[in-house]
Amino acid sequence: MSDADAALHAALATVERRNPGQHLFRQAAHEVLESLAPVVKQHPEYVEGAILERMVEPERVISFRVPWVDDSGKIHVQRGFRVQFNSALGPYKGGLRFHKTVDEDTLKFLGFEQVFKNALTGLELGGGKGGSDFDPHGRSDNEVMRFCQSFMAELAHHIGEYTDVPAGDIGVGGREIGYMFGQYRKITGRFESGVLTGKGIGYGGSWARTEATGYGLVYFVREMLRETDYSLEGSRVVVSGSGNVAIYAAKKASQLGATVVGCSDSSGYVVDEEGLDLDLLCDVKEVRRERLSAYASDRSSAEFVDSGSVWDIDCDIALPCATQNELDGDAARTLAENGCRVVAEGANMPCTEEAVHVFQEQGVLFGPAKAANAGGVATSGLEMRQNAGRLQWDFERVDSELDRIMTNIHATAASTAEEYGMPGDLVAGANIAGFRKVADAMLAQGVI
Ligand code: NDP
Ligand code: 2IT
Repeated sequence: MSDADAALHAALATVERRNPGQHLFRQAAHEVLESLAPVVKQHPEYVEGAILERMVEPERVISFRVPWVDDSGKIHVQRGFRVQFNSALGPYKGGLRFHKTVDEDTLKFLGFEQVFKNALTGLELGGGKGGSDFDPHGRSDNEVMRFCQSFMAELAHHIGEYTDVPAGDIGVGGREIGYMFGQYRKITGRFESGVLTGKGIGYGGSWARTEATGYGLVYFVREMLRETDYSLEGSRVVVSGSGNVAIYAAKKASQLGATVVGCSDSSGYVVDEEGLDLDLLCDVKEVRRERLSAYASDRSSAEFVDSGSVWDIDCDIALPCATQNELDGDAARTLAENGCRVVAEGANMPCTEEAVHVFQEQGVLFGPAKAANAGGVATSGLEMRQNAGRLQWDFERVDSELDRIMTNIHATAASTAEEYGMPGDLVAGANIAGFRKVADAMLAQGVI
């Protein structure tokens, strides 16, 4: 075994020994380390500098109690976290997730992925992630507000525009960011707009941040298709989820001439052969905050299905935009058999490792999350720039910067894959390019 292989095995063994039961984090670490052999072989300084061991250990994990009172007066206690993973390239940056499944494992996997994704954006962003096992489903605005205030009462001690800048993720959108920003301002007595991103347009937010992850995903797909016989125009697209990422991915895909025939939520999926009515979908999911079945009740061309999987729908392009491990080996085989040619990840780690191998074996073009969904955090980086300059760019300017960044990320992942002898393998290309940027910054900054 070469020194490089031995170092990679040792790093993985350390992850497994130190993180018993943390299957998501172990999966994410395995998926990255598996693709680094060629680069570690060429650069013994990464092994000598213990870069692998340092990278798989978060700089800091903060865990705290979040008590809150519901509308009936009952007291609940949730767990809150912030995982500050790596700050070699900038302040920790990454979203907050409010979902009943959130635990330390979930946030370590997300924080680890975020480090490499943020490096690919080319902006000064370290990586982190946070959140809570609070379940916002069915909660009133006042309950959500009280929870956000309690969560921020502790988080405020750990964040700041130069230290750690949270944003949204599952269960955290404009409403929650607003409540948390208000509480941060009250606790610190400072209007520090760069402390959170995804803020409202009227108080320091950036145009196009709401749309950015979904739009960026579709810009990335457009780049993937550039030198192929396929195009978005005239294609059948299926997205999973029906939240922030899914809705704006569907919107941009439709604008570019695709028909988006399906989407899902945790209760089932919808097939709509006429193409999703995105205004209705936004109304059901974002304004009324109802289940997806309400969409089908309001639209005669749509059918709601509460069994099977959204990946059973025939499509040319599949965009998983809901959650981790939502697309497994069987779903990947079904998609490939049904003629799907392109899969790009809007969610974080939505495809299992087996699914990714199926796509690679079957010649389905595959865009990994770290590259394909980086548009959200990239636009957060643009929001931080606007906040630092105390100005606000217009929608067109932010959108065109986003497009440029996504085009660059695709070019970097593709050229890195080629440089290391794996042409077309955007997984390896994205992992290696992100890793090198962080590793070089860590080496330059010494053993800290
Ligand atoms: P939202 O909360 O807006 O939407 C999440 C959607 O996914 C909902 O439709 C939800 O259904 C569904 N979903 C969530 N968990 C599950 C589950 N366990 N099983 C089935 N469906 C589920 O979140 P976002 O759109 O912001 O995030 C979606 C994905 O994109 C996540 O993986 C996130 O990490 C990733 N991402 C988000 C970015 C952002 O800027 N927001 C940036 C980059 C990546 P239901 O309503 O029924 O729960
Ligand atoms: O997964 C992600 O990249 C996000 N949830 C967005 C993070 C951010 O800081 O904008």
